[in-house]
Amino acid sequence: MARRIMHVDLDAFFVSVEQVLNPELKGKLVVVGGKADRRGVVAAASYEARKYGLHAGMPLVTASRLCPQAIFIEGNFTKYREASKRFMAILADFSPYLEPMGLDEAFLDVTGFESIHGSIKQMAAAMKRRVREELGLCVSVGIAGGKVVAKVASDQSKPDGLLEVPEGGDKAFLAPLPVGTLPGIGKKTERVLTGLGIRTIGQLATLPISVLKGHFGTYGTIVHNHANGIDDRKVEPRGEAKSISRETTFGEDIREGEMLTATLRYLSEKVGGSLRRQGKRARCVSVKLRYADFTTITRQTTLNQASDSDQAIFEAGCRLLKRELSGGKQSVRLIGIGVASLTQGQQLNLLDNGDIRMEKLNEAIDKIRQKYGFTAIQTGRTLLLKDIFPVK
Ligand code: DCP
Ligand code: CA
Repeated sequence: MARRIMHVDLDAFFVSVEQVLNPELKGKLVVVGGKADRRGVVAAASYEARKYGLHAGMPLVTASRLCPQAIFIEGNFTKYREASKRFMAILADFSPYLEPMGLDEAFLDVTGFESIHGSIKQMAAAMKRRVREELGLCVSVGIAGGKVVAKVASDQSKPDGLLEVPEGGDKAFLAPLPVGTLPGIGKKTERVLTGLGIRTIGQLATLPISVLKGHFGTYGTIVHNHANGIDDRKVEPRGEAKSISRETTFGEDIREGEMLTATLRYLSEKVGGSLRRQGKRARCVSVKLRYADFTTITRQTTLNQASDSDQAIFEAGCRLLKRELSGGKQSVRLIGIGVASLTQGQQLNLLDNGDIRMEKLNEAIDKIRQKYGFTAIQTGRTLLLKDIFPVK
């Protein structure tokens, strides 16, 4: 049976939560991230404010210059986390094959679920209705044969959208879209591709893998497959994770070993935290580096004893990093650390002191930022979120 994968993503998440809590904000120009005169960046902008060019990641000062009449709100991470929990609980009612991606996005494997709901599209419509009625939030849904196309479909359908790519139609759906709409193709990659005369995903799909490998290293094969609508990655429900990893892309390519080590420390604590929350221990630690030219390497090692400690993960990661960097390679654009060979550890430690760890993390980030500037670290988004809205 052909796979049916659904990607669901709440619209203007932080802003929408604020609007539910204060309906006067509905339909207005709203920015969450901080007061207009603050240092810092926009976390979320309402669709009305986006018409003025505002977007996530834009410095607040720029946003207030482009759109001085917008309402700027500090935001509150605790509220967003609460809304996220309730959102994920609704999704879990629709399919047990649920993989949350951050707070406001998830993939669901819904293969064969049409008989329960009439059709997959009707299932998505029912899901949208429940999220709206119970949480007051709008969610956009994409349905396709694999994760990457489902995500593009939900993006394209925003806001309040529902877009189903017909079975077998993934490649044709992507073909006319600009290359920048393919997840993983950032501004830099887009520029490289424009230089090659490639503007649409369809054109990208026709490039020989060897050409892409020449530009992007091993990542070239993934780009090629995704552009052709090929993506066999499974939807992985949380509890079944066989490995846990965290990675970070730097604002600028980094050479300083000290900066890489500090980031590795931060990521190790996140991985360690996840392990402990799941009551697991790991035997295997790996480090991933993507260099400025997109060559991506992973190196791994085995611990003498399965562990869930931040320190053990960090130390193993550090050894791998030192060995790799001793070759005096080029600068690094992404660093990640992961653990695998997981075993059920001791009982969940409910008194695990998350607050203290979080404080330590924030201190570490502050130190990096004091030394290298605020934008030195740009993780996916979790780091950014926690910086702006410290978890209590
Ligand atoms: N976020 C952030 N910093 C970023 C990007 C996002 O703090 N650079 C936060 C705020 C967003 C939330 O994460 O509300 C979800 O991110 P999305 O990229 O899904 O953006 P939105 O939900 O705001 O808008 P969209 O309707 O485009 O999904
Ligand atoms: Ca969203």
